[in-house]
Amino acid sequence: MNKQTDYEPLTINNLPARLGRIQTISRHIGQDPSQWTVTEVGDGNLNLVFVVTGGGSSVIVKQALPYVRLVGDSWPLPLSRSFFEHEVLLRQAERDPGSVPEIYHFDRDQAIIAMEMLTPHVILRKKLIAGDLIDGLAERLGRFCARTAFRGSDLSLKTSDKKKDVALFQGNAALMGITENLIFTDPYFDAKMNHHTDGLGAVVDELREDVELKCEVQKMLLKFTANAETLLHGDLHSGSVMCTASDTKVIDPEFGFYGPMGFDLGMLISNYLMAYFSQPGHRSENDLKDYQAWILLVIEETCSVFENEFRHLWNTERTGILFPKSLFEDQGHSSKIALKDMLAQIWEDAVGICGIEMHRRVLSLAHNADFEDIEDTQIRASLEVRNLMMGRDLVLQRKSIQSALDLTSLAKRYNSETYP
Ligand code: SR1
Ligand code: MG
Repeated sequence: MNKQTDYEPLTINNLPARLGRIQTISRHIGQDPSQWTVTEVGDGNLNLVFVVTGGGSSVIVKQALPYVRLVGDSWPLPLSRSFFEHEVLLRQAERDPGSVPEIYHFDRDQAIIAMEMLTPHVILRKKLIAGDLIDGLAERLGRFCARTAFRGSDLSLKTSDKKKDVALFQGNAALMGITENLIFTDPYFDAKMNHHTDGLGAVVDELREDVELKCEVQKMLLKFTANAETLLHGDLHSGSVMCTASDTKVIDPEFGFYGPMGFDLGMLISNYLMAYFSQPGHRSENDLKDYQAWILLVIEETCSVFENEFRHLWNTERTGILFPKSLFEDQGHSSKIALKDMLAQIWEDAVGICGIEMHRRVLSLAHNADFEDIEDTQIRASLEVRNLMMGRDLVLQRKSIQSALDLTSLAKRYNSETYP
């Protein structure tokens, strides 16, 4: 897709000369690139990320590398992910205005996106580890998940537009492939790049011997590959969210794909649960209980905002081919049961995805700082076990865990379990 031959990675030295003439960038940081300062700040798994500062302002410049940064050039990865990230950002900005950073410049061949520097925002995961409270977090992300799920689906879009978009995003196959392997498959066998904390061996063996669990996870993978319900962020963990004490933005949708409407919500809840279970490794008894209670409240509120917003959109914006008003309200028939069933299906999928994400972050290649930053491996393992065991329940019991309260009650139960 990209002319990879012209591609050249940016460096802190060549960046000013290469981007200095782009007005949509220099408008923010000054016309003289020799006065810019450039710092490479990327600490994610895939890309280069630079902060470029001039005249007291900064922009973010993100460039895809032709390989997985975490692993190196032995694992090539197409630059086209930058194109898909840009396409998703455009749609998210339209579907939930204000939820994502503003884009200043996009260069498809060089796989570069220059965008608004979110400041003084900090990655949500870091805030959760530090024990910070964020006003409006649940409201913002619950709405984001509902609006993007609904407005990217056949409930809302013109069906020819949606079909065209589904076809376009099939091009993001390499990134979907990462999710198919690292999330849905590798945790459940001894895959090459897997690693886990010492002391988890017996639990890991138990999970990998659980054929029912593997079957249920594969059913969820079938949904991932086959249910092109809506355009998803595709990687909505707490490292893909940036916050201040009162503002929240979503970043990094390069894993964007068409899939089940509950996918983003499930991954988000999962990352809150991992933050919850890991808290005893980060703070003393004094404020532990209060902070854990706050995280569970964020989960409950996110789900309630999601449901209310989805319900509102169902009643006010149902313009697509699915459950059309012409078939229900215009005939004097209520669509309430259809909505209830759809919300139940989204929730069931979200619960299943949530459990699987809880497994992969402890067993597969890419782990979370929430657990990894706990240096004492005995403490870390004892907290990871709770997370793994609850994850299994979520996958197997996803039909009977019917509400966010059911889920947070289960989390409280696992949080008080001690495993040998
Ligand atoms: C090789 S990429 C590993 C993980 O990093 C990304 O953020 C995604 O979560 C992916 O699964
Ligand atoms: Mg990312």
